[in-house]
Amino acid sequence: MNRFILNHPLDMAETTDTFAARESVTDVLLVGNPNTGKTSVFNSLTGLRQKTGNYPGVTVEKKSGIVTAPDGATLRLHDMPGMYSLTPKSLDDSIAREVLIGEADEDLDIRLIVVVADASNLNRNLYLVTQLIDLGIPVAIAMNMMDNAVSSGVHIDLDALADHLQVPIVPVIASRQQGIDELRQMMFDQVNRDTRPAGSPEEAGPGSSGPASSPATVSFAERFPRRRLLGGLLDEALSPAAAWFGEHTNLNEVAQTSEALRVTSSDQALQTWMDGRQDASCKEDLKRIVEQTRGRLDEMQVPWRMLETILRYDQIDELYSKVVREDRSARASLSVRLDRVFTHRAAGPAIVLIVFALVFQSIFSWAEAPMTFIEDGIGALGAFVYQFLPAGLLRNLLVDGVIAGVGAVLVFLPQILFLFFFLALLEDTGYMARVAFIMDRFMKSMGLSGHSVMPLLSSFACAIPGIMATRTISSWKDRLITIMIAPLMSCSARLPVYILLIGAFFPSMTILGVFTLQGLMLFTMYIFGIVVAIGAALVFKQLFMKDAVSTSFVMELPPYRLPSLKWVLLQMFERAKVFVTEAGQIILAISVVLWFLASYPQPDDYDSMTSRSRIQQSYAGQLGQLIEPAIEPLGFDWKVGIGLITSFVAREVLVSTMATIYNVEEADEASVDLRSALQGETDPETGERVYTPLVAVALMVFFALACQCMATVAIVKRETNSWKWPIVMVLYMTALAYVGSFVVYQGGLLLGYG
Ligand SMILES: Nc1nc2c(ncn2[C@@H]2O[C@H](COP(=O)(O)OP(=O)(O)OP(=O)(O)O)[C@@H](O)[C@H]2O)c(=O)[nH]1
Ligand SMILES: [Mg+2]
Repeated sequence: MNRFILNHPLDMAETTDTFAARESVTDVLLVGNPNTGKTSVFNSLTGLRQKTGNYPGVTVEKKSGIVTAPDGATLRLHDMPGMYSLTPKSLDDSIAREVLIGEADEDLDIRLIVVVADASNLNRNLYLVTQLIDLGIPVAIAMNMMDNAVSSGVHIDLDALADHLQVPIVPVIASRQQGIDELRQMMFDQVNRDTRPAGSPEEAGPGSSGPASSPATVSFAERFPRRRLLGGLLDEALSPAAAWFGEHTNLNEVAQTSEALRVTSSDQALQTWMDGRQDASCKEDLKRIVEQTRGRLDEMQVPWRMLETILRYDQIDELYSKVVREDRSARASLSVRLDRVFTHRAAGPAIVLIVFALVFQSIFSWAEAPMTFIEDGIGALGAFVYQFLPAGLLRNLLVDGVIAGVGAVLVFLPQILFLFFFLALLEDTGYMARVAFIMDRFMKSMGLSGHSVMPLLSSFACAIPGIMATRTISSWKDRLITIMIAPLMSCSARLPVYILLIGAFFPSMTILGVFTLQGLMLFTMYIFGIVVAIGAALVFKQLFMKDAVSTSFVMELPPYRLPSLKWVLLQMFERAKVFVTEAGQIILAISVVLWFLASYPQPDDYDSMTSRSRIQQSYAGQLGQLIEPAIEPLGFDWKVGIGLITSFVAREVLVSTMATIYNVEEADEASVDLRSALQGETDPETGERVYTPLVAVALMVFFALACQCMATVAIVKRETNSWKWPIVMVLYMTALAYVGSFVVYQGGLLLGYG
């Protein structure tokens, strides 16, 4: 649903220009490991509302906002995707790396890096902290999740840590807004204290006190215990590589040495630097120098592979034992105990199925009352407008076009709210991350990794954020396959279609006490989408990407916690807002156009025509009849045909289209209840019912499989950077939809249903 995302990253350049025009903007970066609360801190400081969530990989692109001090001073804060280290594993963490290393297109004047660290997971968080300190840009730490640290028995001596690292540290509990004012104050203090001229080290000129000598950086060698052992030998070995960085990048001296260490230790880090260079000879230079360095280290009998990791963890372990006291209490193991059940090999998947079946069940039963309420409200509005306005074009347009069309979709708002509510609830408790973990095994069997699960799960709300979230997938081929199958996950735009058809054609029998036939039907449609997605993934793998190797998946499971009702409701309303705006725009526009197409032409004998023949000879009717031969084998008549055409813009438009058509046809005061209209539709010649449960299933199958969403097509174009993949997507999904409905309808007829 989050279609507004479409407007975001592309216009980043514009925003930058506007800012650049204003002189002396101070940039501060928020970085840190995934899921440490960076976006929570960002939102608290800027007052913005970027998405947060209880699993790693929520933020996948840079978001910027302004922080204002009490005295009116401002700085520009950038929220980054999470990263474990400076060596990027996927697109989202390379974004942060590029900005930090100064390789991004955008020219930022970074005065301070605020690392948001998870206090309950300090050891791992310190790895990135030490890397960032070695970049030579002033670093400060927002020690977040202090509440989790306390409840899991971790006591950190923050003063001692600040002293050792020589960086300021502020304790924070971002989710409760604690420590935010102190953090803001500290940020402004740091930025103001460092009054060096804006710009890169070259501008600072030789001999000046560049960032390298800023108080944040202690002598590089001093902080590495083993490095002290190696003494000057290591620096000497690294110096040719450091010199390369001095010549070819804007990095300062400290960062040059530290980058030299990084590329010497890791082929991936080396590759990233080489990929970033256009000039072939300079690339080759780097490679040759690094190979020589590795040779020297071999001679010194220093293992260069993972050298950086070894050195840093030496330092971190030493530091950790000095400043942290752990007292692992019962609370910490509650998550472990819960996970024994929830991630159990057999029980885990069964629980996932039951949980989701219950969710869809509740969507059906709980939404019934509010739905009737909205239905009545819209009916009353229609009747009111009908009485209030004089008979004529405007009245018909408003009542039969706008109110009927938009209203028909708004009726399903309660279901959509419930869906969003449950998804947010499952996410915030930490359970969604477990679902991803459990699904990992199924993913492996289809040749994908667990990285694809969270993007696919978010696609249940809407494919757009789901496709954006694939940026966390490190292998391009895995990512592409995930993008291609994401729209097969049943998004919320399909919900109105499913609910309408299931409600109209299936009785609400109770099954096994808690479930109803309708709830289970809905659940089945979701499962159906997943099953087809698995099949499609296997085929894509075979066709295009046989050689692709799947990368290993390590997902950090966040601790279980009681969900925050405030956050869950906020998520629900944010998403619902997008849905309603959508209804107000796309659906409104299409309803108006459609009303014209369904009401005209009006030939001379219009008044004497039956309502049915009027609509049949209308432009819309002609269009529907034009494609009727093609969709007849699927069990659809020309009215559904019109709906199929309009719903290629967005799926929910089917519902508003049908509503407008039936209202134009009836053209009387009461707005038509779409459900009864569909049930009662009979063939004028044979008198048989046009829509049977079989037709309903065939239609749902069509909607489960077809790519009816312009926004998805646009986002796939952007994320894959070519028209090839969106075209492949539309073609394969439409073909699947046609074949799927055909098989269901014709198969059903053969079996005697319908
Ligand atoms: N207990 C606790 N939870 C927090 C705190 N700060 C944030 N959270 C929660 O932690 C989760 C992750 O927060 P985010 O702000 O999305 O984290 P992030 O670092 O931006 O995550 P990515 O963008 O995925 O890297 C959310 O569910 C927050 O509500 C805190 O101080 N204490
Ligand atoms: Mg984030």
